[in-house]
Amino acid sequence: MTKKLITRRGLLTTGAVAAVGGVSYAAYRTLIAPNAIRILESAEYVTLKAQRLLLSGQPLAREFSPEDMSPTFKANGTTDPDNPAYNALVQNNFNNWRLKIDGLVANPLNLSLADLKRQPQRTQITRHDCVEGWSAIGKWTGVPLAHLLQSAGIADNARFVVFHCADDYYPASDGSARYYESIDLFDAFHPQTILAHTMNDNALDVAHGAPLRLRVERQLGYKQAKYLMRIEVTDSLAKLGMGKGGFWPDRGYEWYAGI
Ligand SMILES: Nc1nc2c(c(=O)[nH]1)N[C@H]1C(S)=C(S)[C@@H](COP(=O)(O)O)O[C@H]1N2
Ligand SMILES: [Mo]
Repeated sequence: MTKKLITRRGLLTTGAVAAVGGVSYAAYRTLIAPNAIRILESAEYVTLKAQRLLLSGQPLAREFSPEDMSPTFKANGTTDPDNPAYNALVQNNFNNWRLKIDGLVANPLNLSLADLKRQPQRTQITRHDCVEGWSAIGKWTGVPLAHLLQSAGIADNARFVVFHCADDYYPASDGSARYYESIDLFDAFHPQTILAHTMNDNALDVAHGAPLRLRVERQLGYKQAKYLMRIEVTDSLAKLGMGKGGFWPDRGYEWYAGI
């Protein structure tokens, strides 16, 4: 593929962009185009480039019907953060939990679960694919991330959205073990990118990421950050963790984990 194909105009006229729900075309264009282009032009993101081209013809991840739902949905990675701060939240049934949205935003947000449930909601039945070789189909309900980012008002120089979690999994060479992940603005504004508080019609349980987790349906399991505490809008991933943009990317996996 030559760079010529990925013109700004080309990107803006893809089905994916047109399909972004709830975000006005003008707003989307202002927020996304320069950043997406910058990422696409970097040699580091060849896979991303390929994925973006594919996405243009097939913007949504496949959605399934209730009959397709897996009878059991494996829990993987951390299944209980089990640290004092998180345990205190569990004890109080997450009434003291707040989601912070900050960084390069005009209005930082501090939202309770009740606040999140008052926002627009989306439900989707999708397949989760883990690199360890298992998949499961589950039903997720939550707030489209695009809606929250619009409320927060992201800055012109924003490029990534970072998800800070409550759990330590295992240390990298610098000793950091905290789970985190990040996505670009294109995925952040994708209509199937939601912050889910409900799984298979029940409140998300601890094993699957209570009280809130990310669903970013065009990417692999390890991008689906559980135990969300804080969402940070940023222009660079360099200063986080080992600088690769996520717990597993810091340990050698791809940052862009497209399916
Ligand atoms: N905070 C956090 N999020 C996480 C993980 C984790 O260990 N901690 N594991 C990831 C991996 S590898 C997968 S496959 C999924 C598992 O989600 P599940 O437990 O709901 O199946 O969560 C992802 N998100
Ligand atoms: Mo995974």
